[in-house]
Amino acid sequence: MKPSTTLPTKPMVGVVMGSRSDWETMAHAAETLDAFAVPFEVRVLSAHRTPDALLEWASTAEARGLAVIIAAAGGAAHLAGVTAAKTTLPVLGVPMESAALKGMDSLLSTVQMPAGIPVATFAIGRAGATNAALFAVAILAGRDQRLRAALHQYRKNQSDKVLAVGDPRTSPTGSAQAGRRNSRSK
Ligand code: RP5
Repeated sequence: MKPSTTLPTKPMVGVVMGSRSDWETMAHAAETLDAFAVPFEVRVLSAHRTPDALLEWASTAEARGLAVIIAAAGGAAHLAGVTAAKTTLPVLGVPMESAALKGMDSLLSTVQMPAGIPVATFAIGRAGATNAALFAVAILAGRDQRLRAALHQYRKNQSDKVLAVGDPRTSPTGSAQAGRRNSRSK
């Protein structure tokens, strides 16, 4: 009998953000999870504007089968912390770049959690969104050989792209984010 190559379809990661205005940044997290064929759910919920709905979503996340949560918010960013207060799943916080303080407010309010309720906090903005997704994949890869292989391939693609630049005066422009290409393992 042929071994099953079916990819998982039930959401393993929950991506939550405080506002629709965060989506442009968080689309990079979604794109990264998609590149690894990790199923995820996405919600807009706010610690301040929809507190009851957030508590319900966070407290039922584990029962829905989620293994990791990525929570993104800006300004007085309490979303990741409140989510972490209602679940023991790992919560990865992504501070959004705010207009007033360039995300320093989001960063500090996400990272400065009291002892006992951890939030793993990433860089402000797009880099944080991408890295939170990669970190979620790394967590899942601990028990998933397909994802372990895909992560190794992602890193190799990224290194190859950087090394292929050679002399930047004579090579085409582009970012080093090539790792997401071909990152699905066979
Ligand atoms: C936070 O307030 C959201 O996460 C967003 O980053 C910020 C601004 O929200 P909007 O006023 O754009 O909805 O709750």
